[in-house]
Amino acid sequence: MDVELQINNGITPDARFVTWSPSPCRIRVTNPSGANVPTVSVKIAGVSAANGGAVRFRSGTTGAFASSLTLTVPTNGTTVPFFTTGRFGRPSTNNGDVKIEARVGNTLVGSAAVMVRVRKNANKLTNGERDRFIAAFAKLNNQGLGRYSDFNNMHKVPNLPQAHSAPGFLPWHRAYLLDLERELQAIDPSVALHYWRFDQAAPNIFTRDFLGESDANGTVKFRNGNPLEFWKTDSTVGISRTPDFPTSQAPPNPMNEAQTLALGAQFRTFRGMEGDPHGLAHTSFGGFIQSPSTAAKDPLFFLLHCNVDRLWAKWQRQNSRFDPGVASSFDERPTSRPGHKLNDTMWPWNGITNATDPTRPPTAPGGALATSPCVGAPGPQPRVKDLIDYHGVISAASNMGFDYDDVQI
Ligand SMILES: [Cu+2]
Repeated sequence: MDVELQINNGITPDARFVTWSPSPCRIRVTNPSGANVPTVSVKIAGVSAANGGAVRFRSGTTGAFASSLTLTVPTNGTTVPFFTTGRFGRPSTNNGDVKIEARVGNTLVGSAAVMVRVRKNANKLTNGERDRFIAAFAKLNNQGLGRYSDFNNMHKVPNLPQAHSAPGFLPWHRAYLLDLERELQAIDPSVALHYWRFDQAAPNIFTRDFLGESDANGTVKFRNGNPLEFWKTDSTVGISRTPDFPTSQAPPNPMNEAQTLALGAQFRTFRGMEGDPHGLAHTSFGGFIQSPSTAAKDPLFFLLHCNVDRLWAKWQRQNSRFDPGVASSFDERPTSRPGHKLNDTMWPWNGITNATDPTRPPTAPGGALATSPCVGAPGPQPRVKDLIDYHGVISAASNMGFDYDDVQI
């Protein structure tokens, strides 16, 4: 007898990624030979490699998760639903490093290798995670000829008002990061967008093996063979980045995480973090990352912004701010410019340019937001409100398929 395990209700390997959210799964008998009964009792459990991820299961949409689950499965091929989740604190380090096994009695009847894939503190990655991460960035950029150029172009004058100094700052950048992360995952599905905690020392990030070490002129130096060694987004090779702090320490100016989370329980006040710590993290450097129009030329930008998004996620968890229908989850104002109200679609994913709407920019680089083989949200042309319930707390269908290693919902 054989069974098929469908992770995220899919049968292809690219759907076998889970986070701390419940992933909808199915099991069905594909080969009933030897089973002379209408149903069989199948036990599923996760088997982890050393340092591998760990998963848990439950049969329905509510209730506790357990390390194993016994399901009654018809032998006629009808699917039976269940849910899989990553065990908080036990993310994967490699693709497929946890195996879900299905057994009837002691007999293995099916299995699926999955990854508990979450965004991690970039300072604490394994060398393998680090190397895959920068290799995917280098490929996406392809010396300025790849899809990365769209992300660079999105974050330039005259497009910046679509994303900054207004209530949509956090939702817009969440979509932007997710779009980029999905493009990285199309290159290497084992990669997630890891974050730079700019309120902690991160000496492992500013090395020649990772995002580079700045010399006295602010030129970033890499070890020979680092995939970022010849990084360029336009005609000039190299990254300009001058930290105004010793990179063995945290930058002194941005407020720390506790202070950020204490900005208040209303999004209206919390979004002040666009200035401090977000803005002060940017201006802790000279060079590309200091100015909005050039910041996205430096890959460090995405790690900085990932921490900005993580702080929002932590704040959302702390204050239960996942419901876009609740006023305190967002700062809705009738006077906000287009793209900054809950029901507005966001540029550039909406494809709208000033040819049809004078409030939008002349171009819309990159097209629709990248889709995921694992989840449906936030959709190809998301509205501001579609970026709030990222974990699927209010509605499971809102789950965007990303999580942070230290944000438990
Ligand atoms: Cu920005």
